[in-house]
Amino acid sequence: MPVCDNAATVVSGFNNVPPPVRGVVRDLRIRWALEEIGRDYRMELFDAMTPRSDEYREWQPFAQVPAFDDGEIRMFESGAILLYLGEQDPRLLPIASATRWQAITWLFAGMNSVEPHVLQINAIDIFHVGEEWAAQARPGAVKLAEKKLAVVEKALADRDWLAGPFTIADILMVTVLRCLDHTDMIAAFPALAAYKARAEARPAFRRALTEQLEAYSAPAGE
Ligand SMILES: N[C@@H](CCC(=O)N[C@@H](CS)C(=O)NCC(=O)O)C(=O)O
Repeated sequence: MPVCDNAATVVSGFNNVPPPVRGVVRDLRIRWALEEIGRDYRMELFDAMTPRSDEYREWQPFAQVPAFDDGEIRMFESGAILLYLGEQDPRLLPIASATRWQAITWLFAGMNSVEPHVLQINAIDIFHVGEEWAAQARPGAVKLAEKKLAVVEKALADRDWLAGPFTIADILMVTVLRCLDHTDMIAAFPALAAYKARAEARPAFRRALTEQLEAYSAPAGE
């Protein structure tokens, strides 16, 4: 079980978040990658509602999670941390140049081309729910997000994973797609839905998700 109290690798996360965002907080990406390679890690958990300390801001200047420290490198930004871990293990990022760059390309596509649109829908549905501007903006935001989802759907027509083998690009993309779980948007894209289900069935993902949800000490609804 890679979560281990005296592990040298430390990841930051939250010990409580509101129910709508449980299972999508980005430390999941790093937990999942570490579970895939069987690397021990421990979590440094913060209360999401309490301002982070100046000391934490030295680790993660935006005061967000995740941040990462393996005793060699202290870093932040989930995509960068995934790349760092990928560089250390070909199960996350293959060595062969063409596949490696395909994976890096899709990692950036997940972060830059898909995630902003998914986050817009999250903002509308979760953080600004009930606000007039949000209701007005929603149809346009859905349309734009669907355009991006259609591209990923097409890419997955003839392969199980974005770069061929499973890579950090899939960890990134699937954790982005999970932010739409409160909608029926993914169901309209059969290859995407199958891809997401395939990824979420991986034992490493199940372990990472279980660990993340168990860290949220307060019962849902509080
Ligand atoms: N681009 C950053 C985004 C990090 C981020 O948005 N973290 C959220 C949780 S998923 C957070 O810490 N939110 C609380 C806050 O902003 O105070 C990454 O990918 O690591």
